[in-house]
Amino acid sequence: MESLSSLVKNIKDKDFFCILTHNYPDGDAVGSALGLCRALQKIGKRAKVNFGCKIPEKFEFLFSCTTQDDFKPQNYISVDLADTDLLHKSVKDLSKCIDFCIDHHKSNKNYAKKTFVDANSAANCEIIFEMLGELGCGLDRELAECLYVGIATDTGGFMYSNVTARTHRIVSELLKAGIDAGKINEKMFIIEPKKHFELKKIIYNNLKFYFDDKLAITYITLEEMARNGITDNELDGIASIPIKIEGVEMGITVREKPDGTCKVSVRTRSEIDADEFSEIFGGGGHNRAGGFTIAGNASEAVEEIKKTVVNFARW
Ligand SMILES: [Mn+2]
Repeated sequence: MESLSSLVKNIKDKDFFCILTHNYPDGDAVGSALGLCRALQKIGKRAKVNFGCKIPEKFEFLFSCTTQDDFKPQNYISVDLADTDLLHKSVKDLSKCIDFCIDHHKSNKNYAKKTFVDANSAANCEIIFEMLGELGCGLDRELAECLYVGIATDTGGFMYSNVTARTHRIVSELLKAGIDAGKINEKMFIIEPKKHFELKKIIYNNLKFYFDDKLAITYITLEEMARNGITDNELDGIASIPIKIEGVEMGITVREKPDGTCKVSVRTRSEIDADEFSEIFGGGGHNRAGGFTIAGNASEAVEEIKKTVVNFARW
């Protein structure tokens, strides 16, 4: 792995950059990509971002911080991208072309020619901030907005345990650059589209408890999605809902897919290993979060999961 300063030196020697990030871009992906793009443009480089897809509407205001530029890229930089499998399908053919990778995932697959990973960074945007000095790029309000969005969202509004003293030190600099953090936080964490409320109504309504309320399962059917105009990539936040309930040790969400299978997300507390449980169904994950795909419709999936949980958790 490269040091950050040698990676930045290499970048400074080059020009005509295209920045890539993961599919279903979150705040850190968007903030890192557009923030780095602005920084490169500010030091006189030609740079653009190719998300390969539309980004969530709440991040769209960040686009105005970069100048739209059209050119044939000579260098590809990936940000917040642990694995090229996570690229959007429309940019997947660039998998082998990535020259520089800047990431904060421990699981980074080292697919780029030069890579810098700092898994202690709460957000990839912290690393982009650390690059600015070496790049010779000053901080301005627009750039600070990009980085703030990434840091605020990847730390769940500064609530997760990944927040460090350095996180706050960086954010202090971003505030000094004149950002309106309150307004950004409102956009990120408080205001929700009406459709999202409809989605939550379904998820809450379908939620049931089993085994002395230790298991909470909910689901959404294709019919419910179609009726409310909800698309698959709008379902990302729902996996964390059942496990928030006091006393629940395993929270499961099931969403029907058009191919006759269901996508299942598992969240756990206490002794239950979400990764091990998901492996029974051919999936995987971490201690507290896992997922898998299962054949059948939502109610068939729920029944199958309930049967397996009894043996697994020994309740
Ligand atoms: Mn991230």
